[in-house]
Amino acid sequence: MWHTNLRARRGVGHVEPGHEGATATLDQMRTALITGITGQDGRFLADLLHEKGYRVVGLMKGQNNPRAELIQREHPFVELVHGDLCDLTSLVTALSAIQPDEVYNLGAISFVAMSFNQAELTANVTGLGVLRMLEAIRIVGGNQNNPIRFYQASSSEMFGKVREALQNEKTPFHPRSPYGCAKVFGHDITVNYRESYDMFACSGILFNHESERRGMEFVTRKITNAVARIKLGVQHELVLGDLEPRRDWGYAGDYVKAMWLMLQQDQPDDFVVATGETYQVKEFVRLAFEAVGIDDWQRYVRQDARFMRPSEVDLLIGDASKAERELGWKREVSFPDLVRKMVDNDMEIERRAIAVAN
Ligand code: GDR
Repeated sequence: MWHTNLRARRGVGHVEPGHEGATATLDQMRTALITGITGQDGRFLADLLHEKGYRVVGLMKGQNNPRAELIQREHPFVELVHGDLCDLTSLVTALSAIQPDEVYNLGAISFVAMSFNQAELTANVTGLGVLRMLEAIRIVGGNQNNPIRFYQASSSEMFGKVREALQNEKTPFHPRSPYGCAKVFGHDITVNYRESYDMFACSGILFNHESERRGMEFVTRKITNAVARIKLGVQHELVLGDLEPRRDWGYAGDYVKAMWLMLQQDQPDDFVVATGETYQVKEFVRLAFEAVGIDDWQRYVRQDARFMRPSEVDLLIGDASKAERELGWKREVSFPDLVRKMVDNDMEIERRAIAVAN
């Protein structure tokens, strides 16, 4: 039995798929804590929860974190609290002070390529960080009827060397990177705490999701930014690694809705969130160049071993039918629209940068 105390007191009940607006009538504000607030998903989720009337608190690590300024400028409603996924005491202190209804654990070393070079750090933050947050929730929320609902950002990277053509919640894991291994631990420990302590803990197995806010280290943004700069004549080539891998790419703004929906159900569960379509990296490249009217993209692209990984995930394609059926979730942005949105955004940014420089 979940959410008897705090949530019942606050009038939080089941939200029917498609009736998300019902939360606006709550008489008392719900509080959400987001780890990874400065990342792409943290920012989309903060906006979504703010629209729904939540008090949004972001966990911020480090002293004088330069990304705090971005959050304060672009999401001024977010309260920041200090804490680090590598420091259990700091998590307990933050949770005790905030008393959140919902915790979204999006914080991680999230760049797969980097995880090969900093495997131990990745295991600590991306893997053990989940355990620390679950322990903190148990310490603060109690062993029974814990009122704090928990969302774990699991990843399609857990499927790695895929065991079946279309990956769903039952597909066995075979991670191909220290990042993937750490995410498997995070996923399994979330399920374990749900089963051991009756915690309302959900794991969202999200396939790749991108946006205008994507970091430049990820392949989609690296491509769209380079395409814009090549089109405007300030860059001459795009240097990439393997162009063959296939990914199931969706829009991050659509995917954070699924995170929220998972925590509004009667029972905690795990869900795959994906588009059900897969494209090779080179197809993303082609579409991005086409979006600015360049058809002979091969002229501008060079491959370099620096961007190859010791082991690769060759094919990802997710089956989100459970999320569609039980959460009422569906993606809204198509793959071509995603590419165009990202290219248009980078054209705008780069045009402005050139204007300022001149
Ligand atoms: P991924 O995303 O590893 O799938 O993880 P990324 O965009 O980094 O790579 C996608 C694919 O593109 C290939 N690739 C390159 N990748 C990068 N970053 N840079 C390059 O120059 C390059 N050239 C080719 C990669 O080898 C790979 O096959 C993302 C992250 O957001 C994870 O945190 C998340 O869990 C998963 O998606 C779902």
